Amino acid sequence: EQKSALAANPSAKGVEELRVAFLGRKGQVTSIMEQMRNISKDDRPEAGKIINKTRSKIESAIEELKAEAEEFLIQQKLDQAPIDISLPVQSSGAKGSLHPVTLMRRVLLKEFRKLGFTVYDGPEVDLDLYNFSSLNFKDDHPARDMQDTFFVKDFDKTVLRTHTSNIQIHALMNQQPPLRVVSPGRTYRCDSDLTHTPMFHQIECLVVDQNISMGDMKGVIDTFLKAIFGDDLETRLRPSYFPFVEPGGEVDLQCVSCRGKGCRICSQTGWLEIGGLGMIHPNVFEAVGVDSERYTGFAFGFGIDRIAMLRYGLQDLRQLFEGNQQFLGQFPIQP
Ligand code: FA5
Repeated sequence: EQKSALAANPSAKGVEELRVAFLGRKGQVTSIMEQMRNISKDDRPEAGKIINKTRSKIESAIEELKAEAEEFLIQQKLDQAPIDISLPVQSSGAKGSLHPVTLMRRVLLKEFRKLGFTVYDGPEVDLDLYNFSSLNFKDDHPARDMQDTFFVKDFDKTVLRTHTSNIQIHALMNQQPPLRVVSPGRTYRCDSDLTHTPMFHQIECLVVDQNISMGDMKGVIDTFLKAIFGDDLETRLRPSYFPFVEPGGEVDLQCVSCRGKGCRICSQTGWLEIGGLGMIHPNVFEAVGVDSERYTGFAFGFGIDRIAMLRYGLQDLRQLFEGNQQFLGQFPIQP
């Protein structure tokens, strides 16, 4: 009777009460066992058999009820679950976005591919040999101080590359001219202000062949600047010094914020420097074993972050690396 009442509404507590009522110290089975003394010796074995049989029946019935009660509890929890796992997923509509530097790199690489360039990668942690000395930076020459270098502790002559120009050396050591490669990548300098970050991105371009001229270089630079800025912004080329080129120069782009009038972003000059360039120095050719009588070449390295800064009118370059999703999510896929 108690068993069927419990089966209709199983609970662990009910099962335990039932167990105590039958099998507990004062339970019915226990008290019957105690009365065995009053049974005659002859009848005792038979009675014992019956009682034991009954007890094990009751024990297994209680085990069964216990399992049923547990199952009931699980089912009850499932029925009350606040989440319907069978419902189809509802999209919030939010989509990820590309980082402005990624967008700029993609546009740049697209233009370089159109011009027949291949991408060549190189190490971010590199030996002085590639980052400086093969690029004609003499030991103790003040030109080394132009770039505030991060040195790698405990590793002699190892640096975080200060520019992507190290790839020029890797490429020229591994491939024979003619060469037409482009190398985007991270670069590092101990620098931080409105237009400088300690980690930034450059894109390096290297062309080596017979009869390569400054005119070829200008053609390539004009092509990709037009792809990003259209005819909107003015550019200017001015002479400058880098030990690995001769002659060398720098490209400035009109500051978008003030349209050349002068503001704090461009230090009141109206221009923002975006990269260096020049014709490969014969000493570099010599360091990598290329015949400088036979070949000429040009190289340039531009700041991708600076290009993004100008293209999107950013007020502070450091915003690019602060990880604010609201800021980073506002740039259109098509720049
Ligand atoms: C160089 O790094 C040369 N390797 C460029 C070069 C390549 C010259 C090939 C000749 C031939 P520079 O130190 O000026 O040059 O840096 C190039 C560009 O990187 C700068 O114009 C600027 O756009 C960007 N840049 C440099 N430092 C930082 C910085 N801390 N944060 C963001 N952009 C930077």
